[in-house]
Amino acid sequence: MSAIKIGIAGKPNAGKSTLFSAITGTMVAIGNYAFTTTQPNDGIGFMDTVCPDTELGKPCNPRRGRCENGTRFIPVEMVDVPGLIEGSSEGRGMGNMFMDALRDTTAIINLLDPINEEKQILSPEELIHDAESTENEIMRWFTSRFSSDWEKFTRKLLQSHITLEEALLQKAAFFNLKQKDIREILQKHHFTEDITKWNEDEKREFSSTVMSEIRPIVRVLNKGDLIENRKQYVDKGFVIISSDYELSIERAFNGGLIEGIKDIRPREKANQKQREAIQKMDMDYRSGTLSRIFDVLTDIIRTDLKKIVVYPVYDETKWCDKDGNILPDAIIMSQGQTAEDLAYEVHTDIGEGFIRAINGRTKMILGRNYELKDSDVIRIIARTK
Ligand SMILES: Nc1nc2c(ncn2[C@@H]2O[C@H](COP(=O)(O)OP(=O)(O)OP(=O)(O)O)[C@@H](O)[C@H]2O)c(=O)[nH]1
Ligand SMILES: [Mg+2]
Repeated sequence: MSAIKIGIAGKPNAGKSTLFSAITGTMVAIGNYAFTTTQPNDGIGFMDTVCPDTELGKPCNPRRGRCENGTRFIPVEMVDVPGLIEGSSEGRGMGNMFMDALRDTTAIINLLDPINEEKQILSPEELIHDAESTENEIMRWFTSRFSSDWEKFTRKLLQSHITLEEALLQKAAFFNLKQKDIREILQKHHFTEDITKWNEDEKREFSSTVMSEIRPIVRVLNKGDLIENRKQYVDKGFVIISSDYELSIERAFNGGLIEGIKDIRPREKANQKQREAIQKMDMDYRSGTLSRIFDVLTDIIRTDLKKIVVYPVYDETKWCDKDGNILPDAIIMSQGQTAEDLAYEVHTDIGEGFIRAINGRTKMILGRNYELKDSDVIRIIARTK
């Protein structure tokens, strides 16, 4: 299980499955018509980061994901959902059944299509309108799921006298909310302590707080290859990608036509036509108005979700495990988490037996409350049973 699951949502035909396919390297149905996708697709994508193996001068041996010349690709779960339209949350289109595929996501990409049904390019204002309509559907679905069976739930509660935190933990179990998420919300916002007295407004308020603070929805504008004046959109705050380019890059990489997923220089093997196509993409990326999807995913994970990457090792001098594998694990943790949290992440037994940790760079001894820093290489010493 990865610590991160990112959903790709948006209107029909926005290019969600194309993006999913490019990120995960799996073939799924892509079509130039609405509702091509009829079932959610699950897969594994990657965030990237500078691998500490660059400091060692020796390549690492990732157990999961891979490393490309010092760029480490760390697995994250992805889910591609059927297109959302106005009324989806009440069952229109592909209906709300498929929205349930978003229930345990850590963040949701709202993929925007700059082209409307009449093949016209939308203005930034029109795109914002589109983005809001999808987000409203997601919010309505969330609220209605959260509010469902409310009577039954509150009736049960009347006999049990539990705290608001415990009640919310139960009620929001469907959304995989953690105790710390709920605690964070309750610390920042006021909600009526007795949940059985919550009205519709308060349920909506709770849902929207979860969506904005725990499960962010991030807008990403697709089909950047078709937009001539990208700068106009970037200036309005849009992040622009091209799923079409990403899919071509993925395929060119697998076919050995380019140096790397990040380094899209053509290799010898590419013919003249392929070379030109690759150079055209490279130039578009160099314009500074088109983003690579890995950078977007990484930014969502680091900035929106406030995550860091740490590397537990068995040997703090060679940065390897018992079998000599260098930096075998890259673990995504939350900012503010500690050495002890990392121990639990590695294994419950290691967490329970935690004695101390050692910083692989400074060789300093770290206590259980040491706050992890991004890119830390850490050895954990624990009592074994
Ligand atoms: N030019 C261009 N076309 C794209 C891009 N991304 C997707 N497309 C095209 O847009 C159409 C829809 O792509 P899909 O990936 O099936 O879209 P979707 O959002 O999954 O659609 P539904 O499953 O129906 O909701 C296809 O014809 C794609 O080739 C892009 O970045 N640029
Ligand atoms: Mg699709």
